[in-house]
Amino acid sequence: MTLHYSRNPNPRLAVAVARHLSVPIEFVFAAPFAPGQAERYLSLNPSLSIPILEEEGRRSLWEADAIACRLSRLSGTGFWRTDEDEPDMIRWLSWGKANFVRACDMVHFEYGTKQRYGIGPVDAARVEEGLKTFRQSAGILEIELKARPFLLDSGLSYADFRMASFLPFNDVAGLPLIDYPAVYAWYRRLEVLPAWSDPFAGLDAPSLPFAPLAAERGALLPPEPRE
Ligand SMILES: N[C@@H](CCC(=O)N[C@@H](CS)C(=O)NCC(=O)O)C(=O)O
Repeated sequence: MTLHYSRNPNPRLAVAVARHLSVPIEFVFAAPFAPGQAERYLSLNPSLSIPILEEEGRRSLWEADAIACRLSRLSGTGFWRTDEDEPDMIRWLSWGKANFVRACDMVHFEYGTKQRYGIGPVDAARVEEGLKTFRQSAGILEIELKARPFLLDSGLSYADFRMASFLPFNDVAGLPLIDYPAVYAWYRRLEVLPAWSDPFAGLDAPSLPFAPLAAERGALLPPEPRE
């Protein structure tokens, strides 16, 4: 079984899940959008995006959420809930995609992806829209995460990983996470998991191209984690 990955947010998420669940898997670094690479990846994913999971005897699987579901099944854990909590978990995946994760993605795309890959200048209106959605959705998460350490009453699940999928890139995105103490504390709980904080440990994963850190742009950043 092979997981094609890079250090970008969605592949990072898939690698973190595989490592957190200790699924035996071969990690293969991929750059499907690099010149000359498309042919190799088109048969695995017509959109060329990664992560992609290749498994003998099955069609290749793309989309980080689908891969997380598969890896959770293989691991025999309920990281992807299959019990009474499954609807609650799906609720957070669905809501996150349309709200908090989308907001993080929008801002990160402008400051991170576009700058790393020379796609164009920062679109201030898109940043503004992303920040507005971030504040609205972080406010909702703040109320939820004040009441419990993770999104589900039953504890850590894939919903937490997905909700946090763009936050490891906040050095570049500079989202005001610190304004939401319960959300910030929740993210710190994820950061103590080795699979989350350093999913690429021991892997031959080239660094992402340069993008200016938020601090260099003068954006507000959370303080250094305290002991
Ligand atoms: N909806 C897809 C999005 C996949 C996606 O956007 N992948 C980006 C990285 S975040 C990609 O393939 N980038 C090319 C690269 O990393 O080389 C998912 O959740 O897996």
